[in-house]
Amino acid sequence: MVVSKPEKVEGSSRNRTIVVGGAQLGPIQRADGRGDIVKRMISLLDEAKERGCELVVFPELALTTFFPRWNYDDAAEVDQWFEREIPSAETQPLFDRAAEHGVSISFGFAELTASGEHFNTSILTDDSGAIVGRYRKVHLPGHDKFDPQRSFQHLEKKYFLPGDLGFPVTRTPKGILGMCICNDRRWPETFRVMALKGVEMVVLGYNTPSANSQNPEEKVDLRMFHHQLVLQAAAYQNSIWVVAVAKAGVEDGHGLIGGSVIVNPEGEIVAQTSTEEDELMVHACNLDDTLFGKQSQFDFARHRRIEHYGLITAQTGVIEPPDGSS
Ligand code: CDT
Repeated sequence: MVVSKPEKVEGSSRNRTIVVGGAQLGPIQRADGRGDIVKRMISLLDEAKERGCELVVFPELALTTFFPRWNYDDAAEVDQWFEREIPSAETQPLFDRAAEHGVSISFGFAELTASGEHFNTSILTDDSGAIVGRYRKVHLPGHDKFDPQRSFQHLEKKYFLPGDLGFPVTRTPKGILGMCICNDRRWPETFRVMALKGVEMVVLGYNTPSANSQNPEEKVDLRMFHHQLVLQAAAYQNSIWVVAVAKAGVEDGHGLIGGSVIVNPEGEIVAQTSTEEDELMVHACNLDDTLFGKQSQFDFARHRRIEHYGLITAQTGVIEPPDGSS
């Protein structure tokens, strides 16, 4: 029997493979200085260059401990964790090394703008170290004031404003890249909005506690399952690459999951870390692998039925049907 080859997908003659490094960071303690963290990031960047990486992705809030677990009321104490400029004197060496290697980087940090606004931000550079993309976290988890009921705090809603840039994507010489940050990955809208702009790879960093501060019964295995589930679903449902990178390990007694992964457009995990330390995972990601899904099952223009999606943007919470309706 002759099995016919699948039709060649449009655009597949170009080589659009990006060798991506996911540079997981181990824990950062409150007492650790930014200079030491930048040295750790540069060491991962050097390894990434040796292993052929063209893009290296670091975690959310890569320059500091995950400070929203601590309750501060003094503005100066809060602001110690924020960057007033990027690159800064302390982070310039990272940008310089990236430029020297000709490698693009993406990393997260707490951003304090000139007008005094606080955001949970990530940036993307080109291979000369110039910033070509900026994203400010939209879905801020947790709560906005000290909560004595929780076993530890998650005060992102106290310290950050919701991102004001939407979900931008950046056209790079290889393809269209987007960013999101940690909790954003649990919301399908995050990826769909970027996919509607043609995104081919979404990179993200995360700090995910190993425990649920409101449910001591919830085990780390379930938390890891949810983490992988949302990434694999997002990759498959949008036919995109997803690169997700942890800050992992025990920070001042508080555990963060590892489990950094690269997921292909079929939703399969193709690379992952195995420790909760500084660790690099590498995969050659062909952006043309997105084409088949984008031209078949997830050809949005042919199959989406937007006339039925209005509620997605019209309301946030649930409104149930009235009693007695069928
Ligand atoms: N950093 C971050 O967004 N962490 C969240 C934990 C939410 S628990 C209040 C996450 O989704 O992993």
